[in-house]
Amino acid sequence: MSDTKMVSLDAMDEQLIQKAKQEGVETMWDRKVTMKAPCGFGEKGVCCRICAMGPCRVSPVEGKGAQRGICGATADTIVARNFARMIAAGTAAHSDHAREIAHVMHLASKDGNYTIKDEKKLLRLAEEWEVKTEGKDIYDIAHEVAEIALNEFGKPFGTLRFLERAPEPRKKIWEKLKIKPRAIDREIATIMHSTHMGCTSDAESLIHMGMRTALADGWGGSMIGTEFSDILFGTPVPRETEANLGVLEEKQINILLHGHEPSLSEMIVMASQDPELVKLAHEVGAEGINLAGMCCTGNEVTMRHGVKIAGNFYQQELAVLTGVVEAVIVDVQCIFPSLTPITDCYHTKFITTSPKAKITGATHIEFNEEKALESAKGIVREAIENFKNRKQDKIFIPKTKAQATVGYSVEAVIKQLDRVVNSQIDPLGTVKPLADVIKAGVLRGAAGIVGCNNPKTQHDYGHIEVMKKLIANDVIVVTTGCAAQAAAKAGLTSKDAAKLAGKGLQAVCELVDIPPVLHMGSCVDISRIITLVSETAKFMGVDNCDLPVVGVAPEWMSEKAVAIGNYVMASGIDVFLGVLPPVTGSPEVVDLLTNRVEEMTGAKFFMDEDSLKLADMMLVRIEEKRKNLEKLG
Ligand code: NFS
Ligand code: SF4
Repeated sequence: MSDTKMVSLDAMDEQLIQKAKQEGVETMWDRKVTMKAPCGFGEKGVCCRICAMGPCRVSPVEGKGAQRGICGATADTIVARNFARMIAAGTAAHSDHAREIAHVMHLASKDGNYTIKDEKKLLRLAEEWEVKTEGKDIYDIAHEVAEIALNEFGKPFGTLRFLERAPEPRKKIWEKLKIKPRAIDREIATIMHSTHMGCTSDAESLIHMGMRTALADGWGGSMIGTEFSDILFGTPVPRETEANLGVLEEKQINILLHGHEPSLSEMIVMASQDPELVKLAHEVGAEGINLAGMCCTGNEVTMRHGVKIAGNFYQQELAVLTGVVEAVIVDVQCIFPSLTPITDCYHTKFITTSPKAKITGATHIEFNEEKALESAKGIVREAIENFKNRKQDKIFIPKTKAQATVGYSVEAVIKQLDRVVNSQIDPLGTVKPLADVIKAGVLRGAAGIVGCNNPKTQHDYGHIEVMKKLIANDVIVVTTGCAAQAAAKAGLTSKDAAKLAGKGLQAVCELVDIPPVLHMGSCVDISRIITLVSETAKFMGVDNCDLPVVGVAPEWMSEKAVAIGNYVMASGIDVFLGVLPPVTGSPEVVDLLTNRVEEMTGAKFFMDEDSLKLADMMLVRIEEKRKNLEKLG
């Protein structure tokens, strides 16, 4: 691509893209150019290939061209069906991740590789799920709780247990709309069934069903993913780290952890500290083993261990281009298949570990959870032994990196809030201080800024510009996923960034000792954000939709993000998208998502490709919500 300025906010990205060019290595930017403009039908969501009478592409313009597919499906039907299937796929991805973690908890034992790190959290959950704990071994409790969680995926009767955590008015809305999800897998299967050829054609019904499935993600799969990971690996507390490709070390063995499930990355962290392997690293001439995280598994290990952040989604190829990565270790989700040809140009080993995500040309070393540490050590050993193969003339590590504070679980946030509580008058351990500053208007509101990178936008631009604008206007930002990594790289998750905040937020940051942008973890950890919002709403005696809170995905790209957007909206929080979803071919679906869903859930979607305009829309909406909140008293 000739104009690399377009590509990224970060000059360093540009240097690496130039390096790729000089070395004749193809990157996503080259492929984006080859791809030219995206297919107009696909972009608008009006292409259907659900049955073999098609594919049918109908016209997104009324009265012009084919108005119906061969079976008679309209643009509205086709768009809504495709959208619902995106929700089902996203829900499946988050939830299958959660299922793995629940299985790991079922495997946990006192002397095993997987142990219980947060007993208190396990006991709280056991109580919530009415599991008897008295006189029982903690591991017996863990296994019982894990089994209940595993049943949430396929239980024949009832609705999901975590829905009970929602504010009362929210539960009533879900009941009235009949969108309380039943078993997680069932909701996914129902969407796949209802979108089969010749089933639901009514767009509203499909959007409605999509909300129920998405809620099975947010209040099911994702919440199980977060809760169980905390119990097994520890609930995050604030800690310091660094972010960006400058965290790679020339004299060390660099292992890039990429993917999602902490069951693998936690074991790699343990293996990298194994004295024998550290010794081996020295023997091959390295000064040590340097782990660096990317995408959500990077978020998981930085939240719990302070593992440095190499970068986000957009930088997976760039990391390899540095020539110093001995191994890229991946499990599932958001992994470019192009890592095979690109690692082939360097000495880097590309190691896949999950039978769910085998990638052509990669070295597959299957991760065995029953022998987790042993498996992880084998993988780390491969990386160490590869150090000798580095091509010295291909090494270039950009200097850029930023200091970041990470680790803001809900528990950690509440603990920070306790700093301002007068314990003579008020109880500790509540969201009261947060509710107070929002009510008083010291903070105008809060925004959850989440999601991916997308080459349709300049790398990280949307994330950073929206964050800066919001914090300058006294809106506190919580962030997860690749957005959190963008924030970390830009220095916005450091306490020092408070200087960029408005006076109100600045004062809160100082008093509570937090940065203006709080890193809350991986994408499944959006369940933490939902929990924090719901706890605040409950404390104030209102519903989520009454709070001046917004959800934002400036650069989203994945089906998981579509599931998230829908559960956030169905939970009563407005969702702002900086990339248009493939729904614009249906005026009916656009009207439903950006207008009519508000009557049902109290929240809706806002879409604009201009991030700054999007931020302005958020500020307006936040002030509107504040006015209504005042009326509620
Ligand atoms: Ni989220 Fe994590 Fe990043 Fe997007 Fe992918 S890593 S689960 S989907 S790209 S934020
Ligand atoms: Fe065409 Fe209908 Fe088949 Fe879709 S389901 S491919 S619109 S005939």
